[in-house]
Amino acid sequence: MSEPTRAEAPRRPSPAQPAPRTLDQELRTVADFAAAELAVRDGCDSARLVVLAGQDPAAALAAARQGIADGRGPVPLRPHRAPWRTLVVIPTYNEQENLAAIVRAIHCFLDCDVLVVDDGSPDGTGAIADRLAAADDRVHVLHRQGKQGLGTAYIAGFRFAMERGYQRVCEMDADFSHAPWDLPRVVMASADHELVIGSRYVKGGCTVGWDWKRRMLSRGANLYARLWLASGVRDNTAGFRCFHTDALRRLDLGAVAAQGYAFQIEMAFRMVRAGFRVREVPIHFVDRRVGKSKMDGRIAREALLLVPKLRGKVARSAR
Ligand SMILES: Nc1nc2c(ncn2[C@@H]2O[C@H](COP(=O)(O)OP(=O)(O)OP(=O)(O)O)[C@@H](O)[C@H]2O)c(=O)[nH]1
Ligand SMILES: [Mg+2]
Repeated sequence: MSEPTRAEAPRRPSPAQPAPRTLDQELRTVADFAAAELAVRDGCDSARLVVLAGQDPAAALAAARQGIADGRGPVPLRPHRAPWRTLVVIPTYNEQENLAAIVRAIHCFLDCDVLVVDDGSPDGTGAIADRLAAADDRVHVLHRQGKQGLGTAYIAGFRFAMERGYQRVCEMDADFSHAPWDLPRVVMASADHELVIGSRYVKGGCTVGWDWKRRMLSRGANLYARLWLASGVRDNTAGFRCFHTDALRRLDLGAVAAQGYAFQIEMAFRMVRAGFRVREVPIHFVDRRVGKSKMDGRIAREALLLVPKLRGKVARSAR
């Protein structure tokens, strides 16, 4: 028998080259959402986090492993259930590549209703929303005529939630920048906070895939808002949120002036000024995969001009 050749010799991991990590080694299991938040704060990527929340550990791990393998993320055995009737509002403008996938993904992770607020998207997103709503009574659609801005889309969504008795209403983008597996964590954190923000700028949070210009713009806008408003909120422009509808009822939504990013700044400030409790949970914000950003100079200019006025405009009140 000949000596094994070099190529045939059994490979042993050398100390300098650790064995490749397996999927199981990379997954982390935690008992509940409070533990999940601590893990993400400590640097764990929530895309690798299995939140048991009452599921059988082996079965939950298997479901998450399968979900990751087919690109859906660490899906639970069954969608998580929040103790509140929850509506997730997704404003859309030309999101035809994303809409069906984000709605499906949301329903893998959370038992909730979804409202799509479409502004007559020329690419046919509204028709996709109608098809989704016809096939699933958890999906609702509001059609508006022409692009009217993010702010008014969310106000329409908030009113829809308040009129129909939802206890929580969430904001979420259609473009997968807000990970569907983070949605249960954002909602569950709302037990005793009237506003929960999925935040890039607290420990454990970050942005992924943005170039330096986009990072500077977001950081700059947040620094600007923090300096002017001193409200204690770190990620003022974040669009991944959960509100108590009871709290929104106490705000004067008709007085909200902002349309674009400034809408997020204004809403967070109004909640703080009204004496509500705001909590930021860390998220990894990932640049959109497909479709085009609707961010433009007008939206940035609006924030620049509005923020200095907010302190004078929004009165402080006790809850
Ligand atoms: N209904 C409605 N939706 C909008 C409008 N502008 C943006 N959206 C939606 O709001 C969400 C956020 O918009 P994006 O274009 O992703 O803006 P962004 O996340 O700040 O920017 P990027 O990170 O570059 O994608 C997406 O789901 C958009 O389709 C609007 O005027 N009306
Ligand atoms: Mg986006």
